[in-house]
Amino acid sequence: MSVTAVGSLVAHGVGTCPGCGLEIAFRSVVNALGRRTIVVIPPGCAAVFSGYGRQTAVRIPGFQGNLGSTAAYASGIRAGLDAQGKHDVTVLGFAGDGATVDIGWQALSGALERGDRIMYVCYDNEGYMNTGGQASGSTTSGAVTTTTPGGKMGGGKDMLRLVAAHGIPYAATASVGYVDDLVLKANRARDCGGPAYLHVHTPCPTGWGFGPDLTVEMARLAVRSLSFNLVEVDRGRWRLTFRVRDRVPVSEYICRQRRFRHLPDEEVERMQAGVTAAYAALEKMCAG
Ligand SMILES: Cc1ncc(C[n+]2csc(CCOP(=O)(O)OP(=O)(O)O)c2C)c(N)n1
Ligand code: SF4
Repeated sequence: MSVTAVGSLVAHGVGTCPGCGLEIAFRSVVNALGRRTIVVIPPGCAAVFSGYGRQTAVRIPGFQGNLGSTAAYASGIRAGLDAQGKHDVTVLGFAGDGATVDIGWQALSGALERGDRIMYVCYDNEGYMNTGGQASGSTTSGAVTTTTPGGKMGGGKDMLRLVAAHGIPYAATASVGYVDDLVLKANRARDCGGPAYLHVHTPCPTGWGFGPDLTVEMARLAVRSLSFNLVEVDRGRWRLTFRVRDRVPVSEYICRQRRFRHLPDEEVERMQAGVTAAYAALEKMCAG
């Protein structure tokens, strides 16, 4: 499926930066879900899709809420639709990592705990990019951001594990480097019958410091270097949806990004050891 096909539910010419990974994610997910969808978007780079005033870039209903309440708005819409017997409408929250991993976590956890049948997509550009590139709870350790000028200390939150711990029917990670896999997972999330969560890795040329022609390559390098893993949790069963056979060293992924340029060799070695061990643990977990 082309993400720019005629008949797309998303207009051409929106104001994201050239090469924006989030734009690929948004087009892919909304077009996969189809017209019977209502979208809630918080402030952040994706706000260019919800639009300004009476303008919007999408052919489905939706609105821009506040930064911390995407899941709560979605739950309210779901309840209203269900009360009207409109069970075939998908309610989609589409929020950045800052709006999800940090400030929106409370609302998201509550919705998942209640079992509200909403679909929530976190696009992960690893920072608060719309406001100048501050670090979030999803920023990779060591990355330079405007709030971590010496490199971020500590690792990021494991959102898939946190979300899956709520016992929801479907949760998965995906990447704009593998759009077919992303679309498949969006369809599974829509049809799972309960709350669903997708965590989509969306490289950000502006914030990470790489050329806008390299977005898909960067997304694939993240997966091939084991820095971002493609996994789904379907009714409690963990499965690696992409087994990496042509591994590349982490250095090959990070050396192309300005945000990691300062890292000494021993720090890169530590990162390598970290991702290798995490992948081995994941493989074990997915083996049952
Ligand atoms: C409570 C609150 N604090 C701060 C802001 C300012 N603000 C608007 S967008 C944004 C960044 C959101 O980051 P993220 O959710 O990661 O999305 P991205 O900008 O990366 O697309 C911030 C901090 C706000 N709108 N509301
Ligand atoms: S700052 Fe990054 S995420 Fe935001 S629009 Fe630009 S490229 Fe996309």
